[in-house]
Amino acid sequence: MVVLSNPTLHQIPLVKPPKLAASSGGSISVVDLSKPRAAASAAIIEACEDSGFFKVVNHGIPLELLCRLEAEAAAFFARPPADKESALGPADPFGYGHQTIGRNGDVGWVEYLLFAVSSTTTVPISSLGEYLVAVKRLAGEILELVAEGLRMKQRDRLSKMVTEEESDGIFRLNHYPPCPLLLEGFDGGGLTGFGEHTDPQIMSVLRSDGAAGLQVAGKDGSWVAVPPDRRAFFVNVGDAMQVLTNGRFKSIKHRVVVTDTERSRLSMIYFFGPAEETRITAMAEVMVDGEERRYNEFTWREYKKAAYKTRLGDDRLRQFEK
Ligand code: GA4
Repeated sequence: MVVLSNPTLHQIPLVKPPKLAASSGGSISVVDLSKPRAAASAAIIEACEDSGFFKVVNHGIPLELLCRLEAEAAAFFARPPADKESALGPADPFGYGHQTIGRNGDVGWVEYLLFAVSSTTTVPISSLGEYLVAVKRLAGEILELVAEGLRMKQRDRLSKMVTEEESDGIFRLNHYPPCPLLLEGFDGGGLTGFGEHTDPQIMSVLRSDGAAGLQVAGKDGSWVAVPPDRRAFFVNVGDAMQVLTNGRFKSIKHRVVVTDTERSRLSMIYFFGPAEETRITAMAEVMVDGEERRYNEFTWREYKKAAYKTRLGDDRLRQFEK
């Protein structure tokens, strides 16, 4: 692994990602929510089982709202560094962070705002409330389609987990500044913006501006570049959902690579976690006769606690495997 030291920005070493085998993105599943329910539901199930990642189009959330939030976020990140930190405090884990991720030494070419959805009142971005309501509704809809596809008796069981008052939603705004350093000796590989990881939650819903950078793990161990689409949302299965489906749905590894010397990238991700006391274990509906549970049961509180002790790229589910 090559480590680049960056003399201009706090001497923080940045990890150079392994060489890209990033292919076009032709293999990204697309779910069209304007299609009949059965078709949309089947497409979601197939994508969750196949890769754990899909793009959602015709979701009904106006582009105007997405662009408004994006513009506000860009204005926030354009503020002087001291201003940004004092607006929310340094990330621990919530607040304003730059170049360090989590508490265990991970670094990336990124600055961000991270906060619990239940306490957004202090966040200085006015379109946020409207955006969070809209995306939460979308997540609920997607999870109802999942329940239908899995033929679950209680159709709102999954959606309720992430929409009820006590659910543990987290929101993250990531800004990847352009990296002029890449001009020197740049070999096309780029810098790690956000290192490879899976998300601990049930599901994550991402929206980004038109800048490239997101990559998802392909089946053969290669990375697949996700072509940006400002109108769409990208959904990924998280660790908790992998456990709820006894491994049928895949919690997909993803990362962001910065290759641009001039253009920045802005993304916003809503992580849908359940209430802290929710017990996470394989649901009866997904089990076939005689199938064993692959993971020991845990509460969301326990899983979060364990996750915060790990490094970003760790396999966090391994310690719960039977
Ligand atoms: C990955 C998904 C979300 O961004 C996040 C991240 C969290 C953080 O940045 O504080 C973690 C990471 C994420 C998993 C392992 C721990 C915790 C950084 C880290 C090294 C907000 C989350 O919920 O888990």
